[in-house]
Amino acid sequence: MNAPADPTPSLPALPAVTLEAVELVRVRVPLVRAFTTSFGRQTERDVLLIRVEAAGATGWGEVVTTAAPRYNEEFTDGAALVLRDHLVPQLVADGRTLGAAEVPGRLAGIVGHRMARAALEVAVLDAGLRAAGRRLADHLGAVVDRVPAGVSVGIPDGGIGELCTQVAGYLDEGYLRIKAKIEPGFDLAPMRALRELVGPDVDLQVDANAAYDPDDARHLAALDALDELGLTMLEQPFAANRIGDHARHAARWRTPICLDESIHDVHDAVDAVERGAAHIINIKLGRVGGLVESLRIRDACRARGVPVWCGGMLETGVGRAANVALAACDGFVLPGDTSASDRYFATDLTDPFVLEDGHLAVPSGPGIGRVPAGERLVGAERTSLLHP
Ligand code: OSB
Ligand code: MG
Repeated sequence: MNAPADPTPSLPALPAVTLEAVELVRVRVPLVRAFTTSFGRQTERDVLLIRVEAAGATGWGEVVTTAAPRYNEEFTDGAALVLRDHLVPQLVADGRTLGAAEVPGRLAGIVGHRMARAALEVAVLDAGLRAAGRRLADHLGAVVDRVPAGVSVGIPDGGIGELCTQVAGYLDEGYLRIKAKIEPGFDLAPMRALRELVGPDVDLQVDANAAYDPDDARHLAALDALDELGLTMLEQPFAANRIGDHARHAARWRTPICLDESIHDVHDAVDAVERGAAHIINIKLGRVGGLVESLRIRDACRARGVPVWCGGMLETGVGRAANVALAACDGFVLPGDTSASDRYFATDLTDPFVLEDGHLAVPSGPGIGRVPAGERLVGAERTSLLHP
C-alpha cells in the first residue's frame, strides 16, 4: 500500500529546492528512566537523524524507529539501509531539484518503510521552509501556539507502587493526561490503584501495544474489568491486523478504542472507523509515512467526527518539534504524547521543550524550529548519502 502520490491540496506551495547533500547522523541518547512496554524495555534511544542541505539551508528529520522491530516491523538499522540504498537514490532519480511537497510522490514506488520515508519528508521540508523563512506549524495550518501535554508512563521495574509515585510526580509537574502502559498480568490491579490515587476526574488512559490475545478468555476478562474504570481510551489492545476483533469488543465496551499500530495510512483509518474498530486515532507521523499522510488521516477522521491526537516515539527535540507542529493543527483535539524533553532525556539534542502550565509551546523559528546542538553530536556516526 503506497501513499497516494498527490500532495495534500491544503498545503501551501513552496519554491523547489536543489538537494546538495543528505547525511545520516546516528547517536545514542540515554533515557532518564527505563521505558518498558508490553513489547520490550528501552533504556536509551538509538537516534537516527537525517540532515539535508538544500537552497543554502540545513533541514533535519528524525527516524523514529525502535532499535529492534518489536513495535512494528521497522528498525533503525533497516531504516538506515533503506534510506541509503533505496529511498535517497529514488528521491533524486529524476534530478536533485524538487518541491518539498513532491517527496511522497517521488518515493511512491517503494513499499512500506514509512518511518524512514517520513524522516526524509520532514528533513527536505525543514530545509525548504527555512530557505523560505516559514514555520512548519504555519505551513501545516496550525491553529494554536501551544499544545496540551500528556505523558506516557512505562511499566515500572518497581511495580504498582513505583507507577503511582511516577504518576503523582507527572501530575505535580502539570501533565494534563496520563497514559499507562499495560500488559497481561500488569493491568487491572495497577489501573485500579491509579484510579484510586488520582480520583475520578483525572484523564487516564491505557496502551496495551497489541499485547492481548482476543482468543484468550483471561486476557478478555482483564480488559472487561478495565472497562469499569472510566478510562478515556484503551489503545491498541490486539495485534495490528485484528481489526474485526477490535470492532467486536469495541461494541461491548464503553471505553473508547484508540488504534495506533493498526493504522498505516488513511485507508486503514477509514476502514477501522467505518468498521467500528476505532473511536479515536493516534496519529504518529513516522508510523504513517509523513506529515502529508498524517493530515490526510486527520481530514478523514474530522469528516467522520473521530478525534485524533499526536502520538510519540520517545523522540528527541528534532522529532518532537515536528510532532508539536502537527499537534497544533485543527482536529488534534486530545492531548498527545508530546511531553517535555526532561521526561525523556537529561539533555535533549536540541534546545529543550519545557512544560508550561501543562502545555508545550509550538516552536517560533522557521522550519521545524529546532536544530540539534553541534556539541551534542560530537562522536555521532555520520554517513553521507548524497554529496555535492
Ligand atoms: O505505543 O505509543 C506507543 C513509545 C515507543 C513506541 C510506542 C509507543 C511509545 C509511547 C511513548 O507510548 C510516547 C512518547 O512519549 O513519545
Ligand atoms: Mg501506542
